[in-house]
Amino acid sequence: MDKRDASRILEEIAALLELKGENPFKVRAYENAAHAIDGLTENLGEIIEAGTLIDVPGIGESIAGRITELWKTGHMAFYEALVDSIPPGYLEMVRVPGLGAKRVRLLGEKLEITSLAELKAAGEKGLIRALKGFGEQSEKRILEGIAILEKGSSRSLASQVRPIAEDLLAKLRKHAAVLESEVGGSLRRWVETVKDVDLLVATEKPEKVTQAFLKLVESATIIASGETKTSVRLPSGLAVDLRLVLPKQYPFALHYFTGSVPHNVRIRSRALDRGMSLNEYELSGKRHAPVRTEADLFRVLGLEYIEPELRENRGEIEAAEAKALPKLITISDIRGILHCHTTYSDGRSTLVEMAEAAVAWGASYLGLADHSATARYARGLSEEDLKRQSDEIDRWNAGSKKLRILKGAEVDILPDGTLDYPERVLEKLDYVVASVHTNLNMSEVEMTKRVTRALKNRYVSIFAHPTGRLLLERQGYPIALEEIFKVAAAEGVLIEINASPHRLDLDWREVLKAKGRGVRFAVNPDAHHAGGYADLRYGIGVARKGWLTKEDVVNTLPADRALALMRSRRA
Ligand code: DGT
Ligand code: CA
Ligand code: ZN
Repeated sequence: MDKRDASRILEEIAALLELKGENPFKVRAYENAAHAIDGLTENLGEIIEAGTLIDVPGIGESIAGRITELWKTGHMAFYEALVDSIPPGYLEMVRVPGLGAKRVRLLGEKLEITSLAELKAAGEKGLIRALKGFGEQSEKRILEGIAILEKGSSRSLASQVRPIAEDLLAKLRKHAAVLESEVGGSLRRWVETVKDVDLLVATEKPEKVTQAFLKLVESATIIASGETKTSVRLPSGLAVDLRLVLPKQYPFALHYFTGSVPHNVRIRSRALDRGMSLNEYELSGKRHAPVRTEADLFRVLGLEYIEPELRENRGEIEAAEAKALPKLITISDIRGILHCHTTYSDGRSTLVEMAEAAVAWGASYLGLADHSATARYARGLSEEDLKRQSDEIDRWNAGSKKLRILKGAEVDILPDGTLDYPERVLEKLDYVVASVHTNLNMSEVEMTKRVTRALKNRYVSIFAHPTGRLLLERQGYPIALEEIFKVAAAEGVLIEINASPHRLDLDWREVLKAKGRGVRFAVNPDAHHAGGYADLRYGIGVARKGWLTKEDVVNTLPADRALALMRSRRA
C-alpha cells in the first residue's frame, strides 16, 4: 500500500457516495482528502506514525481515522460496507472515463442495466442516445471511454515505469558481463504510456547476465527464461523483457527493439531496396561499411541519425534522407519555468519554496500562475490575494539576483469564452495562462467557439493543457484543434505542452501538426509542489516527439524576450 492506493480508495469512496446520492459536502470532503494524500511530499506512513495526518490540510478527523485504519490493517470497514451496498456493475461503470456517478445512476435506472458489459451493449444498440440529456455525442464518448478502460488496464504511465526501468538498467550495467545495454521500446521513444519494459544487453556470457537479472527481480514471476530472452512480471504487474545479444548484433537489435513497428517496417524495406536484408541481428546481402552503432546503420542506409523519439514513421525517414531532420530541443535548453502553483491556490509549496527549488533546478526565471477567482475547485485567488502575492514577488525580486519571478495567473476560460478576471486585473499581470477547467461537456462546436474567443483576448499569452485529457483516466473535451492552431498562430498565442505525466497535453501527434501551422509552444511543468519541476523531462519528451527545436519553445528564451513574446499583443 502506498499513498496512490490510499488516494485511489478515497476517490472511489467519493464516487460511491455520489452514486448513492449522498450529501455533496461529504463527497467533496473525500475528493479533497484524495487530492491531499496524493499530493503529499512526505511519506504517508511516517505521517501516520507521527500522528500528524490530521494536520494535513484537506483531511478531517474522521477521514484521518479511516486512512490510518487502512494503513495499519489493510482494510477500511467504512469503504467495504459502502462497496457492499452498491451493485458491482455501478463500480465498473464509474471507472469509464468521462462518466460521473450521477450519470451512471441515471443510466442504471433508465436502462435497467447493472454491468459495464450491458452498458456497452446498450451503447452499441444506440439506446443511450435516446435518453434525455445524453444524445449521440455522449453515447459515442461513453463507448470510447469503455474502449479506453478495456485497453488502459494493460498500459501504464511512462512516468511510473521509467524509474523502474532506469533502476534495473543502472544495476545491470554494474555487471562485468554486460558490455552494452539500453532500455528500448516505447520508453526509449518517450511514448506517454507503455505496455512493458524492453531491456537490451550485449554480452558474451548470456547465462551470467540472466542469473544476475533474475536476482535483481527476485520477487517477480518468471514467465520464460532462455538463452536470448527472459520475461518476468514484477509484483506490481509490470512485465519486463530482457533480451541478450552478441556485441556484433547489438546495433541491429537496439534499432529493432526500439521500434516503432511502422518505422522498422520502412527501414527494413529501405534495406531491401538497396540489395540488403535487415533483421534484428544483422544486415546481410550487398557489401557495406561496418556497422558498430545505430548511427552506422542509418548511415549505411543513406540516412542521417534519427533520434528514437522521432521513430514513428511520421516523415522522419524522408527528412533523414534529405538531411533535413530538426535539431531537437533538449532539457538544458530550458531557461525559465512558466506555469506553477503555490499555496496561494492549490499548490502545496509556498512561493519561497517554489522559488528556491527553481533556483536549484537551474531556472533563471519562474512564472507563477495560480488559479483565478472562480476556480473554487482550486482555491482561486481574489484580487486582494493577487495583490498580496504581487507584493511578495516584489520582495523576492528585490532580494534575488539568481531568479526573477514573473507575475502570471492561470485564468479560467468561462463557458462563454470570457476570462475569469476583468481587464483591470489582467493588465497588471506580466502574462496570462488561459485554460478550461469547468463545463467540459460542451459540443465540439461550442467548445471551439469558447476557446477561440478566449484566445482572441489580447491579454492571453498561453493556452494551457489544450484538451484537458488525463492519460488512462479521462479523454480530452471535444475541440477542433486545427481551428485552434490557426487562431493561435494568427494571434501569437503560445500553446502549452503540459509536462505533468498524467496530462502530456498537447499530445505529441498534435504538436507536430501545430508546428506545421506556425504555432509556438511553452513547455510547462504545471508544478503544484517544489519537486514538480522534475516533470519537465516528460514535457521535453513530448516536444521532441513533436519535432520541436529550441526555437519553437518560448521558455528557452531569456526572461525579457520571453515576456516580450507573451505580451506582444498588448501594445
Ligand atoms: P509498447 O510495449 O506497446 O508500449 O510499445 P513498444 O514499441 O515497446 O512495443 P513492443 O514492446 O511490443 O516491442 C518492442 C519493439 O520491438 C517495437 O517497438 C518494435 C519491435 N517489434 C516488435 N514486434 C515487431 C514486429 O512484428 N515487427 C517489427 N518490425 N518490429 C517489431
Ligand atoms: Ca514495450
Ligand atoms: Zn490547469
